[in-house]
Amino acid sequence: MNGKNGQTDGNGINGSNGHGIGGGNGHGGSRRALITGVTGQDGSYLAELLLAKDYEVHGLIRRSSTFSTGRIDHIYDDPHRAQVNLKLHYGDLTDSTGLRRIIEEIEPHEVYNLAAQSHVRVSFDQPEYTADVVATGTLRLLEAIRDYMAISNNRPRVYQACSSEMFGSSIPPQNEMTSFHPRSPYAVSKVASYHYAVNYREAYDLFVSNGILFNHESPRRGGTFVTRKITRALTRIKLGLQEKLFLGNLDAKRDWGFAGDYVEAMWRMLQHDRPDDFVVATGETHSVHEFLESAAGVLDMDWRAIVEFDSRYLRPSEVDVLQGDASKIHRELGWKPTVNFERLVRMMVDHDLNLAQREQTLVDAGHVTRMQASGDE
Ligand code: NAP
Ligand code: F7E
Repeated sequence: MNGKNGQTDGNGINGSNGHGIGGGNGHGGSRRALITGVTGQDGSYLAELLLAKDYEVHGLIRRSSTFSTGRIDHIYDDPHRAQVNLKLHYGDLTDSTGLRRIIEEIEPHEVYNLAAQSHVRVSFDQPEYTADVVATGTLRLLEAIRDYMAISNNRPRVYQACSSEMFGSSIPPQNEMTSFHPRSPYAVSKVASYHYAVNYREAYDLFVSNGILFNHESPRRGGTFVTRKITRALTRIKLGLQEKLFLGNLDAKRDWGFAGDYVEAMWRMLQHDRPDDFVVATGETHSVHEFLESAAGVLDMDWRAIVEFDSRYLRPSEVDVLQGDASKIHRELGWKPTVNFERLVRMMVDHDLNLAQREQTLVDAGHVTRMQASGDE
């Protein structure tokens, strides 16, 4: 017997309850999960999901001079308290010794590799760094897990965050059989991470599943991705906190879903009886222009009077149309999205309108300037 709970392979969860999907955690308490990228959009939703399923959740965070835990503050407890189920560890995907140490210490049953330099436009400016974190970072983590398996006989299940960007210019709809044609250093690095995962599955029998997720958004989406940039700007403009919104290519089409739905798909992949690759998408595609139209509609605004073109936001090579075919995960794991495009837009606009109203209160009281309220200063 190995591992803190006596499981021989760190899992042993799939027998009687199907996939253990549906109510409760399906496999008892005290399962341990490690999430890299826990401070990101998906990491925060996944941590919430796993805590609700009684997991002990460990998150990898980068040391920085400012706090980066805003998205998980509401689920983080003082570590000095007796029963704390979310524990944070300093680490970085560029630091292999630290990764090894953390995995040996935690002895995780499940590892979700969500950490990445995830901005496509930025990857053209920082291609080497992007490759180091996204491609080689995945390799470092897989190596650490492989070595941990050898010394412990445990077999943690691994989720690798791949991306629809890997399909690039391939003809839609894209599914698990579609060939990859990456169009950015980010996408090339994600293709490498995909192949590392498949290779470690075949060569070392690692339980590692690739989730090929199409764009997913939420009120926690980073402010430089186009959906959140639009909902933040339109709501601030509505209240007079901002004047213009500068954007690049409005014709690109994306298959936008809700991040809360997509972390459920990640979890289901690791409860399956075998590691595999799954596309996760809504099946609908909309242009940036349509997103703008829809968000402005919720606010009863005319976006044409506000939006200006800025070539800085164009990419040297663009991905024109992404539209996923998620029939495999629907068929095999029973996963389906619950939030459609219109509801997603409304959810983000409502959230950001509330945020802008709070900013306005601070500005009106003279506590901050308009720039400070936006977080841009
Ligand atoms: P995100 O909000 O940008 O979060 C990225 C996370 O990675 C943050 O916690 C960040 O930490 C961390 N990170 C960055 N560099 C790191 C490093 N060197 N070492 C350790 N941690 C590092 O991304 P997301 O939207 O949640 O996406 C999660 C994953 O899914 C990413 O791998 C992304 O590429 C992939 N993905 C996302 C989408 C999408 O539409 N959201 C679609 C497909 C795939 P800081 O907080 O310190 O910056
Ligand atoms: O761009 C266009 C831009 O940056 C969407 C990441 O999570 O999803 C995300 O990557 C589209 C592109 O997302 C602006 O040219 C126009 O065509 O919101 P985005 P992305 O590049 O699709 C994939 C699946 C990931 O894996 C990534 O990690 O919008 N666009 N004007 C703009 N985009 C941005 N960011 N800013 C603009 O001003």
